Amino acid sequence: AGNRISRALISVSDKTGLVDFARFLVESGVEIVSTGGSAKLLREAGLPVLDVADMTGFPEMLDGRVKTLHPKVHGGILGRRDLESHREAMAAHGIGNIDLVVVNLYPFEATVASGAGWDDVIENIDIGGPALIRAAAKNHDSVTVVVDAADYAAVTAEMQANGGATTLHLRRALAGRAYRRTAAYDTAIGSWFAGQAEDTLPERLTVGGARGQVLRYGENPHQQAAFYVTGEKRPGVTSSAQLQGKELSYNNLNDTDAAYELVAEFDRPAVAIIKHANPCGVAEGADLKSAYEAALACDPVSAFGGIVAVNRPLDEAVAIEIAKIFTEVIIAPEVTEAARKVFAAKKNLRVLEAGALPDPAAPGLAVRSIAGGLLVQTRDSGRIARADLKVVTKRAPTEQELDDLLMAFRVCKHVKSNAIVYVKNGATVGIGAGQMSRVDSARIAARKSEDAAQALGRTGRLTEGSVVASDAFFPFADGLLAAAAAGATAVIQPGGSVRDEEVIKAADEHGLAMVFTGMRHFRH
Ligand code: 93A
Repeated sequence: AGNRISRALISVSDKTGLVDFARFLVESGVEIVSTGGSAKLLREAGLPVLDVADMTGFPEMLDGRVKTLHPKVHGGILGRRDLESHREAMAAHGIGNIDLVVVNLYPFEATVASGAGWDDVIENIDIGGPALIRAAAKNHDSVTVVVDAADYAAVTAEMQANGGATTLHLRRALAGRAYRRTAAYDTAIGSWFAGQAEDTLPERLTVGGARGQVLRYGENPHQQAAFYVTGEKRPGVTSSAQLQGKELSYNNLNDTDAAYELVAEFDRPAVAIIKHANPCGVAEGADLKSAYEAALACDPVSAFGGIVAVNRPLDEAVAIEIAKIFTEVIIAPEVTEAARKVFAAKKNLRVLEAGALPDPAAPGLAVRSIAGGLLVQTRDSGRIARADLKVVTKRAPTEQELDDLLMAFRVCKHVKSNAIVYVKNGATVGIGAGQMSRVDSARIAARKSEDAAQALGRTGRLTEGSVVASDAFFPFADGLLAAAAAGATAVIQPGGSVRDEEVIKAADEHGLAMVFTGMRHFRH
């Protein structure tokens, strides 16, 4: 038969049943090529085996990390038997067909389960094995792949029944199994890494190795303060070059940090205006100028004396806009020469060039003090993407609503709880922060947006036709109803309240689209 198996590559960690299967292969006239430990076992059982190293002319090296990663191996598996060009290329390079690949992987899962240490676990990540399996499964038209000793019997039976060949039917079934195995294997590795990230909390915490800048005073003039250096290499206010302006105060440092972290969340040009560590306007736009104008419109009264952060090189056009009102601090990854000239006239304005943006997904620690010690947690690096959203209402959000919902939830993460954020067309139009009840945050944001509309010479509220994000679930329908009354058409929230059903029902009754994120962003 066309698919008679002539050469097999055997490389297994779990050697169960291997000798019997290999003996059957040898008796069926199959040549066996194998890696170190597998070859040794087969030889000890008296079976003829060719070492992979002898086939490739290249030794197993780097403590076994490179055993089978060679074109003579992968070419032999992947070459198409039905293509003249492939056959010629293989012949030209002395590559022979490999028709059967028997591989089971380094026991990653078992190593983790045994409680082994980091290095041991890492060494048990199989690289060459999955490559062999995936190559063989891809070329299942000609190649049989076996990833589990339990399948030796099926292959044996088919070879016996078909003169040493397998059927396409079996090869396809085994190919599917092979990919499910490598997928599960990589999932196990990914999960293990995710679990380790939690482990970044150190046994002993040295907070601030050295006292850095001594500040004029703390949050209030009767408090002393200084910045202590932790050595964290995160771009931000303390790694910035100050281009002009007075010395930064304790509150400036805290607020500017919050502003820069927020604006780093966005991919498009974005501007955040911050007061007392809470945003009073955030917007994305085609450029910084339009984003600034939209951010300012959210709450122009509060923006007075605020801190402005941008996520693109700060240019002249946006500098002119920012310079129109009193601003305490400006932070940008870069500040162009022309923009510097615009600011130069404002001697007190602090302008910071950070060089780079912080990575919102990067791990790190957040520390605060309470009586008796420090509360330490990993940074809130959670980021919700479209694929994470679960639509729970009869109506699904529109594309524009979806974009705005994701933006609103991203802003929420940087607003003190209870946080309610209304967004319309890529800009916040109402922010409710720091209230002890969620419904108050929803109402306050809507109320303030009346003032903002008035400042723009409009009637009604800016929240009309917006979407709304809540940093944690609505415990009752009242918060959602307040948002609906403010004119919101779609809602994003974590979900998970015992009254979710009630809240979903209220959303449906008001024609709202609602998505659950499954993740909350408390910030106390
Ligand atoms: O270290 S690897 O990632 N590099 C390779 O090139 C390679 N080739 C096969 N692991 C590799 N393997 C794995 O070795 C197989 O998946 C199998 O689990 C194991 C078999 O090694 P031995 O035959 O020496 O026991």
